[in-house]
Amino acid sequence: MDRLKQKFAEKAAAVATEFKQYVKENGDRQVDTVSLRQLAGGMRGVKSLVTETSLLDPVEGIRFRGYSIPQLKELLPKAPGGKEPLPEGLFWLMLTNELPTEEDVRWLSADWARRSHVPDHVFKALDALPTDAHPMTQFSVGIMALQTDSLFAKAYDKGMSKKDHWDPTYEDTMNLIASLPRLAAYIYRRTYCNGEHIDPDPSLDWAANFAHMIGNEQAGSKQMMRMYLTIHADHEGGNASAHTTHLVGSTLSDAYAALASGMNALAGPLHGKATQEVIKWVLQMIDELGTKTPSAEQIEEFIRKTLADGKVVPGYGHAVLRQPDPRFTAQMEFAKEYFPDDELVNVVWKIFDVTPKVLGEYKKIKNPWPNVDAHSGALLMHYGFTEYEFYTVMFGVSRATGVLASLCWDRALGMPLERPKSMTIDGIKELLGSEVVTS
Ligand code: HAX
Repeated sequence: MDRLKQKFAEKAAAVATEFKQYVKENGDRQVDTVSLRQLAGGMRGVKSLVTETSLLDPVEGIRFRGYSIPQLKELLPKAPGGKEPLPEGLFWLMLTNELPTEEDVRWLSADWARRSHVPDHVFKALDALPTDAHPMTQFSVGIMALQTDSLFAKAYDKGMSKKDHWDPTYEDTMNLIASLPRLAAYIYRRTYCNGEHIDPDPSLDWAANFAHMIGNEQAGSKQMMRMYLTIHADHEGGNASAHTTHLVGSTLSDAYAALASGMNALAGPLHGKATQEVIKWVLQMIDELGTKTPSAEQIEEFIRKTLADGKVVPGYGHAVLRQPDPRFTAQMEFAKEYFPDDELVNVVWKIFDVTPKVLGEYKKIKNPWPNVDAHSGALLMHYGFTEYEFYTVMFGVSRATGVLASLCWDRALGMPLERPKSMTIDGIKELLGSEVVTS
């Protein structure tokens, strides 16, 4: 058993035993009650999932196993000479609840490089699609084509005890995460570079190899990729991509089917596709205004026009957060350190100066602050990633590490099939009766 698997097996067995007993003893206690507003409003805030890898506070933002993004920047191992944490380290932390050593992370980089083989039929499946198929469609198809390698599916078909479900799920998780940069880079090169592909370099870490296979050799792009793939990894269990992965996984679909489903959720413009929408919107603003340095007044007018057209301002608002997203701040700090004079980045910062004030005028908008997607496009543009339809795939490569670490935990904890109760509108009215509760 490899060192990470061994550690996970020990940790997970102890937590699973303890949690099972805790539920047995406290099973009838009430955790939450649900209002009609929550029931009809997309289940906002309803406590109904167990996710160990990270926790989202409305004001503080995301913490991964208790660590904030600035803390992770300090504590997680870096590539030699680098300043940004390696996503391998965050995966280790999410899976084991322990900060990895330098040696652990070097081992994990090498292990993922070893596991990163993508079979030929996957490339053939992708090549059957038109090159103008959206990269997220290609990504989802590619992940499903990889499913033929699922060890969980094979073991389940042979017959496997429930207590062993975590083991092939761990193997699928590791193989799948290892293959994603190769798969995503293949999609990038077939879509934007005439299918001229670049072989992986197994001496590189996971994120740097992704930048390499995409063909981006711009100075600093590997550093940016490490940071980018770290901060997008997880956002607790209730966000659409994490929740979908968990839900599909709860049917004992394998990690490939569960992740492809999660990626289809990420592909929506209210979720991960917002990263593409933001840059499209910013470029449209620049184009319509005819200047790369719009004034605050011009930006405000463009925002008001967007709202008047019945559209959302992409990159702003959040279902949980009530302050600027620390992932936005992390990217802003990165840009301030490495390219404070970048024109597009400065437009994004100016939008940040103006937008919360405008959105704040609308009572219905609960959070006028920027989310992660408000900044990522400008960052990627700086490094020459101009093909913004690809951005959500990059997000997805990162998000896979969080949702699949969670899937391993789901299996180790023996989480059941997810099956909430739905109601009809008449049923709700009947249940609540005609009494109007004021207060
Ligand atoms: N621009 C315009 N209107 C907005 C808005 C925005 N940025 N954010 C919220 N609203 C509107 C909602 O559309 C909703 O209007 P209706 O009642 O007319 O439907 C109202 O304000 C209440 O929404 P809310 O309670 O504040 O927010 P929700 O939890 O319903 O939605 C969203 C959260 C992220 C979907 C929302 O803020 C939004 O659409 N933002 C723009 C898209 C975006 O940036 N998405 C990425 C979010 C982060 C993420 O998942 N990244 O992957």
